[in-house]
Amino acid sequence: MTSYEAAKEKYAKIGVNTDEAIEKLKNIPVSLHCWQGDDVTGFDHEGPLTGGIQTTGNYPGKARTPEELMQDIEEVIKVTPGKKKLNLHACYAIFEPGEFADRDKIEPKHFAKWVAFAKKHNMGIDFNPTYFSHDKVKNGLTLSSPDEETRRFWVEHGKACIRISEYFAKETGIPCVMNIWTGDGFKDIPADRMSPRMLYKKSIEEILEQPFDKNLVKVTVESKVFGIGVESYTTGSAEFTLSFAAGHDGVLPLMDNGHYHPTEVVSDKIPALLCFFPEIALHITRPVRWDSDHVVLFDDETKEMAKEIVRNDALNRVFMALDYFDASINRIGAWAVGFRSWQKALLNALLLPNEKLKALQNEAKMSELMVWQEELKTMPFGDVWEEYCKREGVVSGPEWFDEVKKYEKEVLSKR
Ligand code: RNT
Ligand code: ZN
Repeated sequence: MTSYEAAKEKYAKIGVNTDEAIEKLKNIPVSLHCWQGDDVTGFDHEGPLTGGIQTTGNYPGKARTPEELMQDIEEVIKVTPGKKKLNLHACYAIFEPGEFADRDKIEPKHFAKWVAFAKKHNMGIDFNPTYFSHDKVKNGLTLSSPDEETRRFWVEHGKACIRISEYFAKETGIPCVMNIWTGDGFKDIPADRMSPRMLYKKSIEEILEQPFDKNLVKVTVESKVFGIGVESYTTGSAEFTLSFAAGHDGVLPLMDNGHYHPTEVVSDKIPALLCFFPEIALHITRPVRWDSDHVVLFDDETKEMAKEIVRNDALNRVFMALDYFDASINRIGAWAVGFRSWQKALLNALLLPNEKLKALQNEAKMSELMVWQEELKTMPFGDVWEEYCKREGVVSGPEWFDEVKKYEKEVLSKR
C-alpha cells in the first residue's frame, strides 16, 4: 500500500474522499500576480514605486522586460500545482519600440502579447488600473483629487482599463476581475475627510459609465487602512469600499488581508460578506505587523480563510488573487512558495469533514468540536498533498527548489 492509499483510507474513515478533493482543487482558478517578478515596477514608466506601497530588498535577477517576466512566470508555473489566472496591472502595457500611450490612452493592443501568453497557458486574465507610480498622482491623490484635470485623467484611465478588461474576457473566454485600488490619502490629519470620498465615489461612478458586459468584467473595489506616507487617512477605507460595492449593481468588494487592523481577520469577514454579496474578491497576502506583503505561507490565518471559502460552498463566489512582493529573496521562489501555500490551504480545507464539524457546533458539543478540530491537525495531509502534486506533474517536497536554483544559475544570474 502506498502512503497515499493509507492516507486515503484514514480520510475515508472520517467521511472525506481524497480523490474528490484533489479533482476539485485542480480546477479552482487562483490569480497569479505578475508584479512579484519585478517589484511592482511595470514597463510604462521610470521612477520609483509610489502610492503607499513599497518593496524592500535588492535580490539579483529581477525581470526587466516583458520577455523576462513571462519567462519567469513560466518558471513559477513549472513548480506549482493548480489552475492559474494571470493578474496584470495596467503599468505592464507592452509598447512597440518608440511607441508610448499614457495611462488614459492605453488600448487592448498594448496587451496583445499578454493575451497570447495567457492563451498559451490556458489562463484567464485579471486586471488592475495602476493609480500609482505616475507623475499625474497629484499631492498623493488620483480619483479623489480636488484638481479636476487630475481626477479626469484617472477616470479616463479607469475607463480604458474596463475596455481592456472586456477584451481580455472576450479573448480568453473567462471573465476578468478588474480591481480598483488607489493609495489616495493623507500623511497627516486632514481637515476634510468627506470631500475626497465624495470625489472618489463620483469618479468610480464615472468609470462605470463606460458600457461593458457585467458577466465579462467584474469590477471590484479594494479598501485599505493606511500606507507608507499615507498614515492618517485613506480615501478608500473599508466602510467606503464596502458601501460602494453594496450600493452599485455588479460591483464587488475586494478584501486584502493586509489592509485591516492587526487583530482583525479576513477569515471572519468572508462569511459576513457572503451573506450579502453574490460574489466577493480577495487579495491573499501575509501582513507581518503591518501591510508588509510578505510571501503567503501555510499558516493559521491562511488556512482559516480557505476554510471559510470551502465550507460555505463559496468556491464559485470568491475570486482569489495573490498579492505580495518580496524583493529580498529569489523572486521565483517567493512567488512559488506563496502559490503553493494557498494551494495547500485550499486542499487542507477540502479535506475537512465540514458537515460533521458543523453538526457538532449546532448540537453545542463544543468540547467534542475542539477535540475534532485538534485531532484533524495531525491527519496525513502531506501524503495527499504529495499525490496532488504528482498528478499535477510537479515536485511535492523541497526538491522543487532545485529547479529554481538551476534557473537562477542559468538565467537570473546573467541579468
Ligand atoms: C496595495 C494593494 C494593491 C497592490 C497591487 C499592486 O496595498 O494591496 O492591491 O498591492 O495593486
Ligand atoms: Zn491588494
